[in-house]
Amino acid sequence: MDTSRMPDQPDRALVQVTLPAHGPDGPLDGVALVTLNRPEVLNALDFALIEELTDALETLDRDPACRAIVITGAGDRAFAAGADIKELAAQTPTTLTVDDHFHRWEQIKRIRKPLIAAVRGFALGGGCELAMLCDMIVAGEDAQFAQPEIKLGVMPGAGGTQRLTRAIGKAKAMELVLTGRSMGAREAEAHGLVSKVVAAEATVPEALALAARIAAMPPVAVLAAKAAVNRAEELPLEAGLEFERRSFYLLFDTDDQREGMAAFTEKRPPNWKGR
Ligand code: CO8
Repeated sequence: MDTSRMPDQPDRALVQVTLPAHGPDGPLDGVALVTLNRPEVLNALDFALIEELTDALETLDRDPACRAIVITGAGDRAFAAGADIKELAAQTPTTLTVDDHFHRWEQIKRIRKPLIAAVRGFALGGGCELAMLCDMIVAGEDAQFAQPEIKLGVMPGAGGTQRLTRAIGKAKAMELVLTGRSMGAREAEAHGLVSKVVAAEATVPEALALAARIAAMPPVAVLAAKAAVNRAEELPLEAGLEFERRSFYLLFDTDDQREGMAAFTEKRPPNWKGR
């Protein structure tokens, strides 16, 4: 399935969606692959691409055939090298406020299905912020993460000061934000930004395999568990624990809870209903 297309280039989608995505042994049930498709500008995120991306993710979020989503960049040089600087250069506070293209970012945060960023090469500025908006990052050995906005006379504007600080701690985040320097995949792993580092060419296949493992889990429990883990970043501990306990209790109203526990007792694989 292809999502929307550039108005002036009817055959070219800025965001490509494949559902089901393809693994080494055929289609991966429940897994979608979303590819940012402006490789000639290192997948720079212009407003049209951001709009297509959020539309595509919201469509997948509503589609019961999709249970986990991998986002990657076309080509082997970049996940995304940030917002499109040429487009950004012409903005004013008024255009940014009135058009508010970046409010779309909040829509990505509201996607309920698991999002995995498969990062090869550059994940800079808005690209790094997009990867951090995902639930997990699988990084190739060649991945470079940075918030280089300071070098452009500005600062991160879509989560770079907040999510990076929560992910890797204040000292390291402050250094990266104030100098704009890049952090390689191993350094990012050592500081907890990424869940896994793999050989560069294995990045997308590994991310798809991880998505396939998640897609094989009971869907309602997956949605609830993702929501609960994300609350850990936002709520005080007591409130987070309360949210977790309530979600845990509610899952005992699902067919999949009964099926999962019966299958364990009967020593057979579970057959999830997604209800
Ligand atoms: N925007 C627009 N075009 C870009 C961008 C970008 N962010 N990054 C690369 N390109 C283009 C280049 O202009 C070039 O195009 P052309 O051939 O027409 O000149 C092409 O991609 C290839 O790039 P380079 O020739 O520069 O390739 P190099 O290998 O020499 O360098 C780098 C690669 C180091 C990645 C370099 O391109 C670079 O520094 N890019 C800019 C990185 C950056 O500063 N990113 C932050 C942007 S600001 C931002 O993200 C603010 C986020 C605010 C919220 C965003 C929500 C989406």
